[in-house]
Amino acid sequence: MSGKIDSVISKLIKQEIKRERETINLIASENYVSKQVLAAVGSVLTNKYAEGYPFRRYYDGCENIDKLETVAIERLKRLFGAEHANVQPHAGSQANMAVYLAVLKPGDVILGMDLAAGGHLTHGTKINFSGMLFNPFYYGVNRETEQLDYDEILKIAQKTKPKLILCGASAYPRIIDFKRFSEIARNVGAYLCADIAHIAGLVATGLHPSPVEFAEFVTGTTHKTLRGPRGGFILCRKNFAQCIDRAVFPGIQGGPLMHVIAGKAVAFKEAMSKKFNLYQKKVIENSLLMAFGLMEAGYRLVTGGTDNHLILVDLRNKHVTGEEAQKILGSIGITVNKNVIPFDPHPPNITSGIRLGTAAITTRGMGKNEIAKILEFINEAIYNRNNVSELNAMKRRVRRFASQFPIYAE
Ligand code: DSN
Repeated sequence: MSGKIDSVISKLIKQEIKRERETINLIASENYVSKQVLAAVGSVLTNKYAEGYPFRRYYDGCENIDKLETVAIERLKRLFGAEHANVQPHAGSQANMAVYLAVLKPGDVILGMDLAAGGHLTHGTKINFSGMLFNPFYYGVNRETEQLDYDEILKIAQKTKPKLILCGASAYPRIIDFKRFSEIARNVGAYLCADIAHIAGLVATGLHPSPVEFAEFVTGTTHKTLRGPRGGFILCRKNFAQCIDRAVFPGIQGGPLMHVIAGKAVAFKEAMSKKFNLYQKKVIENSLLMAFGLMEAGYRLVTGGTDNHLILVDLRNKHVTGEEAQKILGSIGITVNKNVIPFDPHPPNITSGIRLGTAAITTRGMGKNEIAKILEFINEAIYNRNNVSELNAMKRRVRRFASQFPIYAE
């Protein structure tokens, strides 16, 4: 077989390599995997069907696959100190769906963080399966502090009597008190599921408190702060192992993506290293530097700061919407996403905010000086938003700057 990719696809891959190299990625849910993870994901393991679980498959020829998935499971359990792990969910959505399928029936009440306050689609949003199949109620954040108000969440839980409470968020810059959540869940007789998709890398390295001892179920993704391939995972206590595994397969998925599971296994090992611990510390350090820099430049941050890898910026005092800021920054090669802020007067396609994250730039080796430079770019671009020639000149400067931080050595 020839090793060459057809010209159409190969050209697009090359263009993507160039885009990634020449831009600054501040998308809080993205990262760059290691070359080793890339190699595993691009391996022949993609050829193999392996429905079932290690040593209990519906296909023959799984002798290597069985060992590989077992290694991935054991590494994930060790990384988070969990009793049971499932590494097959194709993504975070499937991980959450499997938890619902394992313990809920259609129409059961669930309580999750409102998408508009920083929650995730799969935590009960009406346009998502979680809101279509179940009966969702929501908690938000306190209007003053913009942080989770656990007394209020308890009141909502007592009123709505959920069978499952979800905690975890996509756009919440503060520590989540999983112990408090478990007390709330116990109080109303609900299961607790902690979705740590965003903060998995921080939890794995002890830089964010772990929910493992408090929640019956922990779901997450492998590709954000955990810096693995795109994918999901589930952790649970031993007594739920069988119903979780059954919910993933045959409940909602067919054959696992073994090449991705290999990439996950490689990433889990990397995540146990000292180097990864230092990396996560730097992610938070960079996030704090960026937060202080933004505040110094007059930006208002939701909750007034950050404890993790992400920052939510309220742009209203800069008289620019999230949508406009995303476009302006995108035009000079700084990639961010527009994001609603709590109690946002704008709809989700416009928004008053942007979400910034430091996981990807930290992987590229950026630190204090680079954060200062990036802030300079952001400020200048927002200020010159109607000056096309200035924005074009800035694009060239961003390209030169970003190119000094290769993602993969050539
Ligand atoms: N879409 C992801 C994010 O950007 O936060 C969550 O799944």
